[in-house]
Amino acid sequence: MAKPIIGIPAERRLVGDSYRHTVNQGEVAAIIKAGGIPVLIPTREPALASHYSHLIDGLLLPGGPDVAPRFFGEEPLPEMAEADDRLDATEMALIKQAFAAGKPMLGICRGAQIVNIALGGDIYQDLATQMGHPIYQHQQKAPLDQGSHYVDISESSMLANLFHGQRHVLVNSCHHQAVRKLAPQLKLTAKAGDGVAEAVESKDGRLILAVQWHPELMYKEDAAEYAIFEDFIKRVKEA
Ligand SMILES: [Mn+2]
Repeated sequence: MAKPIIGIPAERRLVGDSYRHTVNQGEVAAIIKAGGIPVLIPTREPALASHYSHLIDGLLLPGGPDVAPRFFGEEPLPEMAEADDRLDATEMALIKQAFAAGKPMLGICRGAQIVNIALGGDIYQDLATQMGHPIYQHQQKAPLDQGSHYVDISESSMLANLFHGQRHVLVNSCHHQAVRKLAPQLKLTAKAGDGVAEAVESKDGRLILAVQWHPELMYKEDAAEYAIFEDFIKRVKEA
């Protein structure tokens, strides 16, 4: 495989008075730098997901709005923020198809949550009200290209390899939701000191790496954060 095709589901955003299909520049730039070809996947017609699945070699699940709780069998709490169930349904279909086809995935922030939901897990709709104890500031007020809280990385994980055995790592944080019940195919490989899930990986050690933080905003300064993208492209090429 020369340069693998990496699908990135697009968020619908109102820009001025028209709706636009958007992906984040940070992810696009990181994928290109790591040797992949990013392609934007529109998310208005979930039934078309299978057509896009055939076109891609790997799937990047980016940050974005909250996931609609009906996808994990709950009603919305007052603390829920914006959600878009066409984005959710499209991404869930893409994830299931990529999983079935053995196409590697990289999840970022919301991406870590929706990959877990798509494979049968669930999330906290709102950490501050649902964790049952005080938590860190996970919606950091510091600039997002700077780390703000530490995560503890599990031994024998993809992340531990990428961080060269460094097990206590400073990351950025921009979320009020996080993984709760793990999907059966996933394991938790990083968490913050307050117990919030910060990374999940597939048990096969190859197909899925998903982090709750934003490496696409840190990779220029931090070699280990860039290694997350390099490793993703390598996993895709070897799949
Ligand atoms: Mn966090």
